[in-house]
Amino acid sequence: MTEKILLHINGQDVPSSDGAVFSVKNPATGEEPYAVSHATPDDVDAAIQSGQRAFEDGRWRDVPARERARVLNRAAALLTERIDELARLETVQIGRTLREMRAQLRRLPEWLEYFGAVAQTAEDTGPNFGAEHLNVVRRVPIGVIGLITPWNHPLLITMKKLSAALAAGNSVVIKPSELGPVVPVLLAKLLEEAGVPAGVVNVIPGLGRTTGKALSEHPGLAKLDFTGGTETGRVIAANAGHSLIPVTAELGGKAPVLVFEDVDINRAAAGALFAAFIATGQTCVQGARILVDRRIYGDFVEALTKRVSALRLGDPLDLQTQMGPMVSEAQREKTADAVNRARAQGATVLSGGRAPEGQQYERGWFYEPTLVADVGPLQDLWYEEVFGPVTLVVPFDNEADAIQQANDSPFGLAASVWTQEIGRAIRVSKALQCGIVWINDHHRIDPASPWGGFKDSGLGSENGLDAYNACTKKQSLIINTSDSHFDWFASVEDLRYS
Ligand code: TXE
Repeated sequence: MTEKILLHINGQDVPSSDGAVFSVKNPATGEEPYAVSHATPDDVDAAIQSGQRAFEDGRWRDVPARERARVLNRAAALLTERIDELARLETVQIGRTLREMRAQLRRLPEWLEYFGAVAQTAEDTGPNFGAEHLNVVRRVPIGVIGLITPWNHPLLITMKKLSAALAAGNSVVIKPSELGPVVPVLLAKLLEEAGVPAGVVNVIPGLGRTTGKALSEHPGLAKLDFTGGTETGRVIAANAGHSLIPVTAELGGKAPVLVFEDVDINRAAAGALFAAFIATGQTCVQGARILVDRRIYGDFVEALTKRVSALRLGDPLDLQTQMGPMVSEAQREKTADAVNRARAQGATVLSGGRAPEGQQYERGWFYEPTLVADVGPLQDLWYEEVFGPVTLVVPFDNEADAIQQANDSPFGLAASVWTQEIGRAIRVSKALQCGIVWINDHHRIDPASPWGGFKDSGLGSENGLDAYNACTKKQSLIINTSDSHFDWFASVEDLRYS
């Protein structure tokens, strides 16, 4: 049975203005469980106006921060009650395993709690302004923030952006990915149930090239917060730039995993496996280039190949499954094409490298977890973001070579360094040109910890105080405290101020 999902504007579920819908496919079965209203440019405009009205009449902006935090904490509690239901929906929409989605969603209430706490503890500042004035610098909310989100972590990425925006007192218009729009609509209703006033959170599902484009070009936004591919990020930032709308963008990556010779090989192989294949490799921080000290290269590759080929691919709703399908036919094609090109350019596929055979895989977009060797900077796979279950493994000769190879990328989002030697871990981390470096770990995230990329991986960052501040602007109040009479134009003979 197909379920209808409508737009959510001004607290109401409404069909799109031209009645158009699009379907969301279950990537594991090819079924179409949802028919989703497709927002037109008029709907985008209505959503922004709804957010603006809510902002201007102060129904959320003027609620004291302590009360806003209470509402966000209530939303966190409601979310906690509904995690199993929402995790299942995420799995049906995007094909990630239920085991992963449960683990991920269990963390999400923390974002609402953290940013609620930030709002309550945020303080105005008082710069030194000389003897006769008092300067108070306030942080004030900015208006309607547009959120354009991807499909790989539909709820996590929405939650990161939305928690900061709402805690600071703004309204939001969310354009979720066309591949994962269902849960963000439910989230808007959950927030209203917790006490966020109608009109503050609006959700307008639709395709990127129509709905997303209309949102990114709308001059009524105060800020645009985007996660997605680097090329889409350039287009969106250019659109917003015409209206001088600031953009935060979390874009692509090709994260290196640096494995030094002193590691426990099994532990490091388990770490590389986790880095590369969680979310079927469809994450911006995927460990996509595993760089290994030549002295342990053979043993490490043997251990990793064994683990990769043993991963259980299958029905993502089955809790025994370790890797689900890819999100869409297009992503699978992109992955297969990248692997085939790598082969043609001289790479060796150590494991995987094809769609699996068998009845259980026939209707879904499955691709085997794939490990590739003999890849270097002359091949496309070294640089391009595949965004699939494909990683490459190459040797390095020494620390300097490891750092040079790791930094040889247009991207600079994340990296991980695996070693027991503390000095080296810190030395290497400081030399890496990327926004996030894990030491003896990968993928870890916290609402308090900045998350953003260098180079082509993005602008600004999510999480932490900076993300909250980016949802505010400063207002400087300059107060005259002197009791002397000041009259500049009283007399031209009075030259005291010359
Ligand atoms: O992403 P898009 P797609 C990368 C990854 C992947 C590639 C394509 O390499 O293979 O991007 O994936 C909206 N104006 N990442 O096509 O296009 C779109 O509707 C306004 C990295 O899914 O970037 C969706 O809501 N909006 C990544 C969002 O942008 C537009 C996560 C992301 O879609 C638009 C996802 C336009 N012209 C993909 N075109 C990460 N960093 O985590 C699209 N959109």
